[in-house]
Amino acid sequence: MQINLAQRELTLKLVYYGPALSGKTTNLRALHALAPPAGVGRLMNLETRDDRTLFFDLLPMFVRTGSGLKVKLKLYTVPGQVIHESTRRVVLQQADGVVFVADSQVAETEANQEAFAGLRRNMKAVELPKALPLVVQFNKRDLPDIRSDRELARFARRSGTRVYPAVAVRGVGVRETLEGLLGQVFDDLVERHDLANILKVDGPRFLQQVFAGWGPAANIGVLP
Ligand SMILES: Nc1nc2c(ncn2[C@@H]2O[C@H](COP(=O)(O)OP(=O)(O)OP(=O)(O)O)[C@@H](O)[C@H]2O)c(=O)[nH]1
Ligand SMILES: [Mg+2]
Repeated sequence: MQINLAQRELTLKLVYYGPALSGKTTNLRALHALAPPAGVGRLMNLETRDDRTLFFDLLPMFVRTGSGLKVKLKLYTVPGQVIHESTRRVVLQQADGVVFVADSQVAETEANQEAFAGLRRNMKAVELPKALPLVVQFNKRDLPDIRSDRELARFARRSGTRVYPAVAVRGVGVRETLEGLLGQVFDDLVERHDLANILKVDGPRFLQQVFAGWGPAANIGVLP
């Protein structure tokens, strides 16, 4: 989190983390397509080969709250391929919240688990708090041979994390996922960073301001 009181500007860093090919970059593409033009900047895909992220992607989002505070959200993705462990750690530094994008396919269960263990390990390494705002998205709900809704519900109960189903290629569930994370991040800003006086809004109002002017939350179908 960066705060500039003179400029009345607050910058938050949110990181999309997960195994290779789970759909992290696709989430950012979909958010870019769903947000009104004034609310987002250019989606930067840094260093990719064959559509695989080698360094990170960055999507900036801009929010103006009623009280005149400018909130900038910087959405990053990490590269999921196993070899990029040290890059993931760098991207994770100073994060204010994490979306873990899991692949719903049964065959990817182990890859999800390994990536999640890696996330916990890296959070510790870069000294992020254990209680950092975090939500889990189960992406690719359109594919066959996926973990059932019931399994997802059980995972949510056991882990105590909010879980969001998604079909990121069609824009389904991506906004809901981000909204879920931002709700937690807002509470964290108020409770851990004592920013209520600066934010001057409550959580639900803040989320309204973030998503003002957004299109309907499903089936944009803009992606291959
Ligand atoms: N069927 C289906 N395919 C998806 C969905 N979301 C993403 N994909 C596809 O999965 C592949 C990988 O998506 P990316 O967004 O590049 O995955 P990533 O997590 O950024 O991958 P890395 O950068 O290598 O970590 C692409 O071919 C996407 O089109 C989905 O909801 N359903
Ligand atoms: Mg990627």
